[in-house]
Amino acid sequence: MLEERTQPQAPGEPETQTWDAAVVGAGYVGVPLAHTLGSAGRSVILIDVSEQVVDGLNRGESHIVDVPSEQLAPLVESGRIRATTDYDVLRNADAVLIALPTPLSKQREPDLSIVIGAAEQIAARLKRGHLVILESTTYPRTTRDIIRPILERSGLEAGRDFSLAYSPERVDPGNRAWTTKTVPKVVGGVTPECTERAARLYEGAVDTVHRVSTPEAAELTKLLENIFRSVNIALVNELAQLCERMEIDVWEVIEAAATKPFGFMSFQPGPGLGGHCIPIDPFYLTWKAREYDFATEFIELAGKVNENMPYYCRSLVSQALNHGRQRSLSGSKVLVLGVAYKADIGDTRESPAIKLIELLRTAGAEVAYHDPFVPQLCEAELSSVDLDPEAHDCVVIVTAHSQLDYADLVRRSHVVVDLRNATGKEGRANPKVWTL
Ligand code: SAJ
Repeated sequence: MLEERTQPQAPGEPETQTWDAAVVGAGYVGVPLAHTLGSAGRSVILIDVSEQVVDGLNRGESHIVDVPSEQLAPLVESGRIRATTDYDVLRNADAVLIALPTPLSKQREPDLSIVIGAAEQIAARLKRGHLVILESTTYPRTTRDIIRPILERSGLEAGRDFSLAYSPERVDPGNRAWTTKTVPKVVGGVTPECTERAARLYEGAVDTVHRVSTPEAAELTKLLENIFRSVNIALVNELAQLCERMEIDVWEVIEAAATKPFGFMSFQPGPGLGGHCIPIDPFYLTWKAREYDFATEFIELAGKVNENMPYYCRSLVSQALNHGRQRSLSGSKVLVLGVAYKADIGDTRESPAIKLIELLRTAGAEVAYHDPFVPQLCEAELSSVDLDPEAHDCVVIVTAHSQLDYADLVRRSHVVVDLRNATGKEGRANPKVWTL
């Protein structure tokens, strides 16, 4: 039976301190996780490659919007939370939670290199009684077939000498309603005892823990959640294109369908999928499914529809300029409004705005953007300009940040292409406004 400490460890001297948990990766998952565990009385050491991140955290300064510094600082001052770049602290930790990126390679295939690197560092310091939990989004059997063999290079056996489980991160950056503490935590271990051990680590810190029978079930749970979004967004994106031909207002239809109190969940058409989850997660499952001679056609079709949206929107802008301004795209001045991947945040990862700007430029347009959350857009080598619709032939609303006055924008613009229904019913009735 693996011995474990059930009571939180009192903070001691850093060099001799033992830790209830080590969290590998001080990012948008790791810092909220450390804060949640620390707030429940656990002692937590964050491990990150960046000296700058580590030093900031040890000063009680948070670089993660979901954990303000004023919430982090008291836990750092009390010694409950600390940060380091040194993996050797794992020798003094009871549990190790991996919260690192799992991106796609240039060939759009899963890239586990960061997680594998961490597993190798952990294996070198693995000890009897350790609990290791992978939280990074990945395809089924990663924990069992990739992480476990690496850890077992230590000579220790998962389930016998140490515990191993998977528990998907469900962090939605900026979401005040649902936090690491309040979102139910799914947990699946390589043995029932591993599941129990991992569940007990989270219990008391996270409000709800949901046990599943295997790591694979937990891994696929996260992918299902995000593929569900990708597929349903693709559905309304396809409908938006059909509605344009049928001269039906897709926004009116979705709004009406959303009045159904059961059996329907509303999604909105848009210029494509951005973010670090939804555009990426489906490819993790598609890639793994091929190993089982299974083509996830439905998932791949959704990906195709979503990836085509920037191209469809480029055509919409061309139409709007042609009919609304008697100009072609080439030589026109286009202002893109909002480049973050979703409203009211500054994250531009995989943002469809980047692709749309590239397509508009290729068509010969002179493109500028305005986004109060994004001062610089490195991918397009642009900086945000003042909001001056009058100085442009067309304004394209790509991300609808809630703080902007869209009625005023329509008044001041020659032509508006609204890809987010930001101008609402009035905008859709305005001859100056083209909508998805
Ligand atoms: N999008 C649409 N139409 C929609 C919803 C989203 O075009 O109806 C676009 C967004 O503009 C964005 C992309 O899809 O470019 C992704 O949007 P998202 O709302 O899914 O936001 P994300 O990427 O931050 O997704 C995260 C996910 N959280 C985790 O993976 C832990 C997802 O599971 C959450 O459901 C989502 O936040 C959320 O609900 O906000």
